[in-house]
Order: sequence, then C-alpha cells, then structure tokens
Amino acid sequence: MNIPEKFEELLKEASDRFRQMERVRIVSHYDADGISSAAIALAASLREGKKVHHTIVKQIRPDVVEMLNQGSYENIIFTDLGSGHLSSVNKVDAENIIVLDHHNISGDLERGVHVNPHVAGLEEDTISGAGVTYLFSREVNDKNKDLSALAVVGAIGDIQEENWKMNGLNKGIMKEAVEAGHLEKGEGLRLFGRLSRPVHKALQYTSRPHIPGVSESESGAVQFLSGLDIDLKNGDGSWKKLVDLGEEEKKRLASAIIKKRARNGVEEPGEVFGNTYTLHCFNGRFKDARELSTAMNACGRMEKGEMGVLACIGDDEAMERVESIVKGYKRTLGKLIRSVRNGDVELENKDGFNLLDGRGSIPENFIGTVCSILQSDISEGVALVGISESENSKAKVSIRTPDDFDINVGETLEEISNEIDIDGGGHESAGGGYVGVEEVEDFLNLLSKRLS
Ligand SMILES: [Mn+2]
Repeated sequence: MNIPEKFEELLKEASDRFRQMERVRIVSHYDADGISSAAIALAASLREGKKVHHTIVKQIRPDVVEMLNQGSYENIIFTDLGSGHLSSVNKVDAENIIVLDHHNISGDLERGVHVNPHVAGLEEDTISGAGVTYLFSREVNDKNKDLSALAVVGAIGDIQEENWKMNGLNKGIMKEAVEAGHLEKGEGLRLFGRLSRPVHKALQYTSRPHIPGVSESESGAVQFLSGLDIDLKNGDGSWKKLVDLGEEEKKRLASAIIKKRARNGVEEPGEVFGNTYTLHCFNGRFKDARELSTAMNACGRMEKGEMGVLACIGDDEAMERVESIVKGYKRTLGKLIRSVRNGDVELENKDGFNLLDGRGSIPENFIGTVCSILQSDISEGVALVGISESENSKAKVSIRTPDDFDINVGETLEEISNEIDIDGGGHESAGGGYVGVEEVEDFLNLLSKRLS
C-alpha cells in the first residue's frame, strides 16, 4: 500500500503516544464507519492490555465535551469524528488527544495528534474513518492487520466505493483484509442481500443500479424472474437467494438486467456489476460485509451503537442482540415510510424541491434514510428535502436528489454555509446537517434559490 510519507509520520506519532497510555477513552461517530472505527480502536487497545471505555456519539457537541470533562480522562481517542469540530475538541481537557478522522478539517488541534488524510493531501473519499483507525492500529501492532475487514465495512458504510469498487487507500486496505484471510472478494451482480434475501426481494430493493419496472416493485420483480424461467424457490421450498442461483441463471439474470436498462435508455452495463465481500469471521454470522455495514448503521440509528461495536469485535451475544436491533430498525423505518405514503406526514411542493417536514413526526436519526427511500418513488425528478427536530436548538436537514441531477448537493450546502451557519456537508446527490431552529426558513429560502 502506498501511504504518503506525511500521513505515515502522523500515524507513527499517534501510535507512539498511544503506547504510553494506560487508560484509553474512545469516542466515535454513530454511523457504520464510526462504529467500525470504534471496534478497531477498542480491539487494538484491549490487545495492548489497556483499560478502555468507549462511547458512540452523534457529534462533538457541548454536552459531549462536558461529559468528557466530568470524567477527567487523561487520554482520549476520537475516531471518525473530531476533524470538523477541532475548536470543540480543544475544549476537552485531557492530557493526550488523538483524532483519527477523514472528514473535512475545520480549525487546528491545539494539543495532541490529528491524523487525517487531508493533512497529507489525500481526499476524504479514498479512506474511511475506520480505514484511518485501522492504519493507526497496524502501526501500533502488526497483529492488528486482522482488523482490516472492519475498515472495509466502514468504507462501505460511508459509500466510498465508486460503482461498488474500492479506490485509493481503501483498495490497499481491502487487499490486506483478503491477505489476512478474513475477507473474500468476488465480483457479481450489484444486488443487495445476495446471501440473505430472496432474489425477487433483492431485485425489488435495489435502486442503484435502477432496473425500470423491477426496482421498487415486488410484482415487477417476480414477473421479471418468471420471464427468465428462474424459479423463485429452491427444491426444498425455501426462497432462492442470489447465491442459490446456478452460474447459467446468474448470467441470464445479468444480461436481462442490462437489456432491460438499455431498452429504457440506460447504457451503462458496468454499473450492474461490482465487488462482493464475504466475511470469514464472526462465527458465520454477518457473512456479507455490505450487510454488516447496514446492521451497524441500524445500531447507530437505534442509539445502540455500543452494541454494534461489541458485535464487531466478535462478541457472540452482542451479535445476537444486533440481529434484533436490525429488525426493530426495519420496523421503525417501515412505519415512517408508510406514514408519508398514506399522507399522515405531508409532502409539500416548494419552489425547487419537495419538502418533508418531519418535525414532531420523524426522528432525526431516520429523516435522511426516509428521504433516500422516498426520493426515487415520490419525488419525480425533483430534489427532496427533509427536516427533523434535533437537540441543542438545532434542526436536522437532509437533501436527496435524483440520478443525473445537475446540481451537486455538497457544493450547494457549502455555498449556503457562507450565508448561514450550517454544520454538515454532503456529496453529489446526498447531504445534510444541522441548522439553528430559527434559521430553518432562511435555509429553505437559500435552497429554493439554488434548486429552482
Ligand atoms: Mn466516516
């Protein structure tokens, strides 16, 4: 792996400092990348015989700083967060602080070591927070190379792949995971749930690549498979999953997807295939790295991130609990989606976008996901903006745009942040953040100007 010298130096400095710590306080972000990064930091600390306490938080807000200061910790490691809030990190009065993050940098860290790919001229999307934490852990001890699969889970969680393929340092980390024997990389159809979902369900729930008439439609998916002469069930009556299909059937399915897309004007057959990652750890649970990543996302959103961390370090009981957390998450999400579809929560037409005002009805942990799911089926060709109540007099805003939309969400948010204070950011077609409750209207007006 080609790690830039400047970055390598920071990793070394952080690991030297870490070696001197007896007790370690780990604070990590609540998304799948953050939880994976926490698991790596926790496993690496336990292996060095350190006393550890770990917590998952949404952001470094004043209440988090206060909580940390009340605990009078000597040593704190922040993973997958911190870089964007260095002025808050500076208010934490620990002797040693290590920030292992990949987010955009705001401010300077006054005490401690700040490891971030931007410092070494690398881009945010070539390595995840879990990836940075992994490189740090392997600098501490070569044994930690077996934690590399978790860094792949983190990168998947942050959607760092391009068309389901890893780039940059992520690619090198993925290779180490394969070498360590914990990850098997394959190539296959980009269908979500290849090991766990019936094929027709996998087709129905796959929105990227979009399959016209099949994505979002169970009957469409069933018909599509029947038309290809592919049985929905195995000989024993169980639902057929993608792994249960024969090679011949898989090829038939792949070319039918490509043809169906082409007939509807989508000429990118490459989008249909991607990397598959099979995990060979966790005692046979969570075999698909993509599904583990989704499970960690669910834990975070259900405010059970710490349980996700324990599952990631191989705790069997925690893995069982995570399975039920995922079920609860799906139930909650399903209920929220139905509440919008049946009109209990209204969708308003605004100048330039549709607005889903979820204040009082959709929790902040769910607003982004609800918008992502609804974007494709109810917001035809128009951006969807969601709002939800948050803590500390803030509102959470989420923006989702359709495929081939010509306005970049991340850039739009950056422009707006010049006019009002917005804590967040985004990528091409998704983004969001926190704005003061008093500034929501201003934010929506600024957004209107740019999206209409
Ligand atoms: Mn991240």
